Amino acid sequence: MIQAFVFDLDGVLTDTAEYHFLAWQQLATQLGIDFSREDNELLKGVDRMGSLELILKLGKVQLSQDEKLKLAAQKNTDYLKLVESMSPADLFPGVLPLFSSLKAAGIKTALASASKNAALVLQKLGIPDLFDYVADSNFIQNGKPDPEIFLTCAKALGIAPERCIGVEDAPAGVTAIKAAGMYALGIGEARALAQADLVIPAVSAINQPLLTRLLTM
Ligand code: B16
Ligand code: MG
Repeated sequence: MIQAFVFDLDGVLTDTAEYHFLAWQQLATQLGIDFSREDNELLKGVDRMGSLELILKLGKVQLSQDEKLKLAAQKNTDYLKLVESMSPADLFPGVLPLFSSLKAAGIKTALASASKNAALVLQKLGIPDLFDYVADSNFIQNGKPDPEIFLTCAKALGIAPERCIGVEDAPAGVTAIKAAGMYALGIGEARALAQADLVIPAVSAINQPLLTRLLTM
């Protein structure tokens, strides 16, 4: 029986995935690198420096570590400008009802976000206290697709990974969930998340019949 849900943040609970894309695209344009939405799929769930490396590789651009750190900081400043305007209205539909249902069913919840800005985004959304555990990506050694952040959440909740459902919008995140030994619920397009056990278009698609099915697996 399932005992916990472990959620990704960007692209699952709110649309910050779009803000990450806009900020990376701005940086890529500045560097003269073509960067499409399709390219951006590879960056989702990948940490800041890892994402920058992928963009530089795409444009065959080589830079010193110092320059990379400056560019990553610049991207983060642009991203934070977009986050500044966020409010509880930016929480995706269906998130609060889902958490009410999970709480009522005695299911634990955790947040497994690769973002170093996750605490700020939770605050903007008005949900800093919604989770039983929030992983701090500053203490995660290996980013997604490594399973470390999902395993850290399961351990903190005291629940075996096989009894957890991981919820992710990113291919790297789904890989991490499967490597952790959890059930992977993908959010988005089935084509992009082929490794997931089930793909639904949005959290709002988790209605009562689907939740009952997931909890009794
Ligand atoms: P930051 P998630 C991830 O968050 C994003 O999907 C990814 O695009 C971003 O590069 C990463 O966080 C790091 O974010 O620059 O804010 O530390 O999807 O794991 O919630
Ligand atoms: Mg995500």
